[in-house]
Amino acid sequence: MLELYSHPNSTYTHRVRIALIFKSIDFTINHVALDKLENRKKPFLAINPYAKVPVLKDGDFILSESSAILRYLEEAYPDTKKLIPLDTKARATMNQFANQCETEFCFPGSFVYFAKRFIKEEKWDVPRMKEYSKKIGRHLEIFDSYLADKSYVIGNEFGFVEVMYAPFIFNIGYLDVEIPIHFKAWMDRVLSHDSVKQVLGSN
Ligand SMILES: N[C@@H](CCC(=O)N[C@@H](CS)C(=O)NCC(=O)O)C(=O)O
Repeated sequence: MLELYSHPNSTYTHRVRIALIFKSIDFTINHVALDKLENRKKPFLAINPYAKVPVLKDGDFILSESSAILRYLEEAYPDTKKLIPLDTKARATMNQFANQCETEFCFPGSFVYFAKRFIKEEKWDVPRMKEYSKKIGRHLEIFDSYLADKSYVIGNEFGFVEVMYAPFIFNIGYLDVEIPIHFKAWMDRVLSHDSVKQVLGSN
């Protein structure tokens, strides 16, 4: 049985849990107590020297990085529901959106979210938070025009890009951004998807 090193509040781990549920792949959770810095201790560092969850263990194969894990699941479990298109150009476009998800949304978004949730206001790096909010606003505008005539990012089906975004759009209320209309409609579709609700609804 697959083992997932996980923490209940970890957005990156949520991606993997959504994919596993979407694909109906059984797995067990190995809880890593990030709050007690268990991830910085030797036994976990032997599994991931970067001290981060998620980590997937499939037999003696160990893999970290949520997007790498999603791609592995797609290839290693080919008889499950697909998240990644077979067509070369569709897959290339998917990879473009997946990379932009990380650089234009998740990274700046996590900085603002983390500050607002866990750091006292007097210690906020306000200029940086403003710069990042502006960056996210620009991203949402570009993404919004792409979504104007689409229900989902690739092939009008829930897939890899939606899984990448889901845990992060769940927390979008923490960001100082206007949410454009097509993005909002897409976001609502993603958050009401059964596999997403099963993971994010339970936290
Ligand atoms: N790029 C990694 C990011 C993973 C990550 O940042 N995980 C956070 C939890 S959401 C973590 O383990 N943080 C613990 C730490 O940095 O000490 C991925 O996609 O899996």
